[in-house]
Amino acid sequence: MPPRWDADQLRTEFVRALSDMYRTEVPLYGQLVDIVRTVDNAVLAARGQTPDNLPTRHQLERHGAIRLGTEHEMRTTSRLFAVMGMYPVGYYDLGMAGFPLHGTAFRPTSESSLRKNPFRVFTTVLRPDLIPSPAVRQTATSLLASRALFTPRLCALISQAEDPATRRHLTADDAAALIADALAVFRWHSRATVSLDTYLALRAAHPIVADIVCFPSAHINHLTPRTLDIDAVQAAMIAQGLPAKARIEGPPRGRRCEILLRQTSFTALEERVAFADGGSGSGSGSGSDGAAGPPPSGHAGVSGTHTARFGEVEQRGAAVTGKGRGLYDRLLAEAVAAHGEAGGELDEVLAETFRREYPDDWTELRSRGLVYFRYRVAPDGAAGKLDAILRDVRASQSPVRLEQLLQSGVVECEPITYEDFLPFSAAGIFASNLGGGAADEGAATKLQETEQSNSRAELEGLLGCAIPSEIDLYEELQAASVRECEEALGLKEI
Ligand code: OOG
Ligand code: NI
Repeated sequence: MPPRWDADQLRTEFVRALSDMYRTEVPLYGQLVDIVRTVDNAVLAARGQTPDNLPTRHQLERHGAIRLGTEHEMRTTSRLFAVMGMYPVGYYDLGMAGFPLHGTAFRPTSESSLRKNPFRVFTTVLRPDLIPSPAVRQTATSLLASRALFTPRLCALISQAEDPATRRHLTADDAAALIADALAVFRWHSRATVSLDTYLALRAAHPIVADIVCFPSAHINHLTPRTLDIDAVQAAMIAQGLPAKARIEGPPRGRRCEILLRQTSFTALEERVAFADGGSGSGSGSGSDGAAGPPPSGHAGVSGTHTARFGEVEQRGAAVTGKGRGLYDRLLAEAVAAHGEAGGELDEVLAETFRREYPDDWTELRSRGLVYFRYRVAPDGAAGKLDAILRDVRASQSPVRLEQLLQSGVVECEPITYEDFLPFSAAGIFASNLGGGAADEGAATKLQETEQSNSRAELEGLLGCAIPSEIDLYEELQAASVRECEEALGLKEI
């Protein structure tokens, strides 16, 4: 049996278990996963391929999101994810979009782990200092102070897995216990820890605050499969009556060279919630969170329900460089501004803006330094071609260039997949799923570039490590692939 503390294996077992759990909690998720499978199979069939032609990672590729309440919760979650081979990448300041939160994405970073299973979790933590009302801040922090998200057993297992001296002794039973207790952190509880009145007061202050502090777990709020054709999935969702969001976030449709990611979502559930006082909001209540109790009874026509969880699907494209990202951000902002002035369909304005300025050809994207690529020596014996190049090079006394190697077919390349998130899209997704919140397009336009360094440093301090930027990681992946080519070809620098 393989060692059970293997981080990649734990991550894969965890995401399988999480997916099974979410299927039972949110049946529409199951329906969405089925739609994705049907759409992807059709895409593959049109290419003359079968599901076996997809990279293994595609089968179980998911991202999820959780919202945490305290520094301690964030730190422990970070330790738990590290046991599963997931590390913080990228800083996301949701404060810019009007949410008192900031966060990071926990995900695998090495090429081999990404290839096995690139599970990622967008993880935010409440920033009480951004809650304007002192009374609400006080209620929120005191509720969170008494919440225990992690079982003592889970904490002990994390410590055991962290310690090089004991991690090898994690048995299969330990791994199963770790996964079971980790699942409990993400599980939905239909019993709030507060009275209905407290819930309504917090929700009135900010729906996200109520979502974070009123429940005993850090319920996963969506689990997103990746598809090969998000436009087809969106059409199928609408055809099947799923309450899909009006537009797909991200780069415009119709590009030949997909970049970054495109996402759409649907409001999945109005959850029935039992409150600590029995749900009427007027009784004194026991404050307990036991399993039994009267069903939620409703309150002044608003109550007894909570919208927290939703469905989402995404299509991923290439990772762009800093320059590529700058161009993306600028064109998106221009399209949103032009749309604000002239009206019409944002999607059309966006498509037109990108058509004008964002190259849609891999060679051009590469030569203009807009996209990251993975290079490798072509498998079909490049030796003869290489010899010819080396002869030329010796004659001209210039170094061998990567460009030459590519053109002659000695080396080939493919775009590196974008593994991260887009804050503009995240804000749109947040806003469209909170219920009664801002319109999705509006939220994106509210985003502004602000000085992020203080809050980023704050999150880094809390996690006890620097948060690498995703761009740096792609840069490293690309550079490492070039180094591998150099070694394989016996060349010093290309
Ligand atoms: C996270 C939303 C961000 C995405 O795909 O951009 C996200 C949240 O709602 O907590 O998951
Ligand atoms: Ni998401």
